[in-house]
Amino acid sequence: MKILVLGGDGYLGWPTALHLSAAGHDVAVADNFARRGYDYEMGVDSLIPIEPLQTRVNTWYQLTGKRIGMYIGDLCDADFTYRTVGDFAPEAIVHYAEQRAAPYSMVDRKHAVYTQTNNVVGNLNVLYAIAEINPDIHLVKLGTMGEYGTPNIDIEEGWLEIQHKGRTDRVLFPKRPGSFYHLSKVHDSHNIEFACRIWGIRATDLNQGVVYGQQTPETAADDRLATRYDYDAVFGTMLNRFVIQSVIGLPLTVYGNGSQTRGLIDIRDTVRCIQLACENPAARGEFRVFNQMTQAMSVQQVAETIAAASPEAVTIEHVDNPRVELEDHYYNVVYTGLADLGLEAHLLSDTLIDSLFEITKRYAHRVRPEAMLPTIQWRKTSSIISN
Ligand code: NAD
Ligand code: USQ
Repeated sequence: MKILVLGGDGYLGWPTALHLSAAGHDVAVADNFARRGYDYEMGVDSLIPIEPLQTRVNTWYQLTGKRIGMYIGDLCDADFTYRTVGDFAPEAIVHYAEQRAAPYSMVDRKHAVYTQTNNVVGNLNVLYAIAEINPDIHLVKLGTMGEYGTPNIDIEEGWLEIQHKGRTDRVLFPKRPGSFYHLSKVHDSHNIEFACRIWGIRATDLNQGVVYGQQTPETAADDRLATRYDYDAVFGTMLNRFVIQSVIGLPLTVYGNGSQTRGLIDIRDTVRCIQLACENPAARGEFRVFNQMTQAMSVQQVAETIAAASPEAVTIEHVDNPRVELEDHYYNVVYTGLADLGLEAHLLSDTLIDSLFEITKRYAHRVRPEAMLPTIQWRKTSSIISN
């Protein structure tokens, strides 16, 4: 298949492009390098050095003889989006290209407006490009488990059958997200569902949990193919941060009492889920939703798992929660759709954690420890972005 990966220079987009290319698909990536720019803004860098996109693509070609096309530009520029979709003529578009950090979206008004404009407008341009250029293109869009929040009922896969005053209906599952970033994904989901209804396009919305890990078989083939690995308090996600904190001898920063529970997924399963979604497209007019996670753990459980696996003595510190989120809540999620398509999950294991310790040790000298402390407070309308 011809597959266009939007956000193909990012943490997940790059390994996905390699995985799809290795599986025999004809792949191109699009990116505006916004993610590399946020690092300059915060004065941090991926723990593991990453090569420019051009070097990555050339290295892949040298190693495999497979070419990955490149489109450099901003999805909010509709001309760029239309040109890219028209020129590459994909059968599927994997859309990762959004500002994805909840804390970044909560810095202040400017960052909230940027996040929602970038994400919602970029996604709308993609929807229009599909509808006008080729409505048969399958959109595989990355949403997030955080769209649902933590309701006191089971979380279904996107849709909910309801009974109300003697009548029944099937409605989009009610959403109660916890940041302006997560809200941008809710807005996207609604826009996509509407586009499926009015134009008959096909879409899969993947509500993904927190991703952990840094390597896939393809990125591990050469240092120049490495994907990014973030440790800072803005873009670093919990499990990856806990591994890095344990290696450099800092306490693991559990926010609040740590009982808040999240869906998790190994990066190797992320790329496989995308492949499965692309190779098994939604029907024309269908808004299909999968919950893309493979296990649920509380933050405290994740911290204890990392601490137990660490060869060094590790302490867990309960930091005042900078976010507004429920603790001690109900959490039971349905996530059978991708397993039904053939996903065989990698659950969090000592082997994975050991390999993360190894990679982290190699680059531990690159950490700026003060950037690990959270500065962005949900309860305030303005915070500093980094120490
Ligand atoms: P990332 O920031 O590393 O990658 C996103 C890429 O998109 C970056 O390379 C960025 O430069 C690019 N981009 C952003 N806005 C763009 C625009 N307007 N035009 C062109 N390119 C643009 O993020 P990631 O961790 O790889 O996440 C990818 C997607 O998966 C995001 O949509 C995110 O919301 C979703 N997701 C991520 C996780 C996770 O744990 N990392 C979990 C669930 C969902
Ligand atoms: N947390 C800590 N300590 C830390 C960092 C985080 O306790 O040092 C807690 C947070 O308070 C939160 C949980 O860990 O309760 C998850 O936070 P996170 O920063 O690991 O992840 P999150 O902000 O939810 O966002 C990440 C990705 C985002 C994706 C989301 C999936 O950055 O792109 O959408 O995971 S989900 O959480 O399912 O919505």
